[in-house]
Amino acid sequence: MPAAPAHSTLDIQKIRTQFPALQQTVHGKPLIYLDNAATTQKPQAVLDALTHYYQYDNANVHRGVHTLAERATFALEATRRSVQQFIRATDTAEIIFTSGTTASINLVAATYGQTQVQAGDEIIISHMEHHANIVPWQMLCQAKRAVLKVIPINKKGRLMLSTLANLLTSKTKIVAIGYVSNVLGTINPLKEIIQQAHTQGAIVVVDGAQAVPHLPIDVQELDCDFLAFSAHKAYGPTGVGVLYGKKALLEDMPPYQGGGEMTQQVTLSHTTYNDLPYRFEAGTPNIAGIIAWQEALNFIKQVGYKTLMAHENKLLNYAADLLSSLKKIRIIGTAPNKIGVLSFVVEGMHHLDVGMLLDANGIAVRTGHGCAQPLIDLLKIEGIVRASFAIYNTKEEVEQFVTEVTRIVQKKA
Ligand code: 7TS
Repeated sequence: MPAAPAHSTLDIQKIRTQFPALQQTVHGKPLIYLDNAATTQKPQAVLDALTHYYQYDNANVHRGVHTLAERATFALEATRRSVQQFIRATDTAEIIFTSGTTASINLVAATYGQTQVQAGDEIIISHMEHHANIVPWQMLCQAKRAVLKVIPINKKGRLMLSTLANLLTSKTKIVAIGYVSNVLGTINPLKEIIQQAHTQGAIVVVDGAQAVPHLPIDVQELDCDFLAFSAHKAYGPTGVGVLYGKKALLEDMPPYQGGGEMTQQVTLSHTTYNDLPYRFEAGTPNIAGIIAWQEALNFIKQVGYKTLMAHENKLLNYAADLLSSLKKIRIIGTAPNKIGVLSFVVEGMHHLDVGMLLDANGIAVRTGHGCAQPLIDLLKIEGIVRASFAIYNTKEEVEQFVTEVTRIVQKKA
């Protein structure tokens, strides 16, 4: 049996006390929450910030002179500054609040894509993308009669990067790539991809949904053109996310949705648009969610990415070692550079049955195609069972999870 990871400096129990949802039982068993790649649980500070806003500061933003409106606006703009610093963007004008990764990618496709992609142009994605980074590009290609090309992956679940040089042509306008796969856990060599794309004059849209919860991101160092991510996968509220875009690109983009807040002057015949980032933020945003996101960013900062990654990697390696020793278990995604995502299939068993048996023991995992159907089809499987780790998971939880999987497999045998 592999050695259990030691938590020498990290007090996980203390961290766990900050998460009320983790204190409950499910079907009479203590909850073991291993569905963090779908969404993480939220620390008390985030929940308190949501309540505080509604209890004391509830007002619309950017439009009132009264005290509550000013408090709400100030707190919302404070989060924008925090996000800017968090991903090392140069300017708050580059931080557009959206409802999440999906909305952010759709925004780029509908604006930049709409104006820059013409018939015969090419867009490159990879075979491991989440549907949110496939479908908007398919829709754009259909509308524009452009061509969607795909970077293939190998058996371990790594991109076959040597193909990129051939895929990229002078017609490539956009490379849309996930930093981290939600099914395989693979961390893609983003810098290399971005450099190659730029050499051919293509811009790069990064789906950062699964990266932000685990890896520090420096958009200047990466030199990505756009970055989309959600708050809820990194301890923040649902319904909030960001589109980062280079200012020069955003300045040239047509507006997305029309409505309040994105305008400068409206007459019945003509409208002039607001400055960045408000031009892309039509309507009342998720004010409470944005304000409370600040607390999730603080939480990550307090723990630190180094600690977070080290802990999650230990859990991943421990779980992978234990599970791979079981007959009938096949681990999906064995790239050397991974985040704490462990997908697997139980030979001869449907993933939904495995998921339900685990749930009966209080263990929450994801089952299904993980919104990455092209990848699941490529792997010639019906779906996966996925355990994904966060900072508050423990080695005891991993052991309990593996014990239950073992029981399920043995009952089946
Ligand atoms: N991109 C990736 C890589 C994702 O994993 C997800 C959500 C999204 C985009 C969409 O994010 P949203 O916040 O806009 O919904 N992934 C998952 C998952 O793996 N299980 O449930 C949702």
